[in-house]
Amino acid sequence: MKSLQNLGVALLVFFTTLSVQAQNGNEKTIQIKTSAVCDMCKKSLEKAMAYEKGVKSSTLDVDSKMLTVTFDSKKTNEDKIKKAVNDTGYDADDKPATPRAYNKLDDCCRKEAGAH
Ligand SMILES: [Cu+2]
Repeated sequence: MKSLQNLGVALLVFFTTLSVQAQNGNEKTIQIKTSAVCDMCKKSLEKAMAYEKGVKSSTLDVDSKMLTVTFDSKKTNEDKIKKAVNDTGYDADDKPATPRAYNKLDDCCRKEAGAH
């Protein structure tokens, strides 16, 4: 019981620290609607984001196709991140995927294949 309480306190401190950090400095979090359709898309996009300069973290929710990206606004910006999404082969909000990148995607990852 005691250790569970300690864990609870530790988690609380951890999340409080996280939210303080998010408000501070140059960190910004945005959400981008993508054309991702499956778990492979998720992997590709999160990997591409991991290599993108200035990006701190990213999560793609496959069901809603929303990509949440936290980045350092001094090192990059929303346009660059959307461009990186396009260059991975996916739409980013109103910006269409780069055709060359899109054509390289596996069949299951093309938006038509998802039949949504
Ligand atoms: Cu896919």
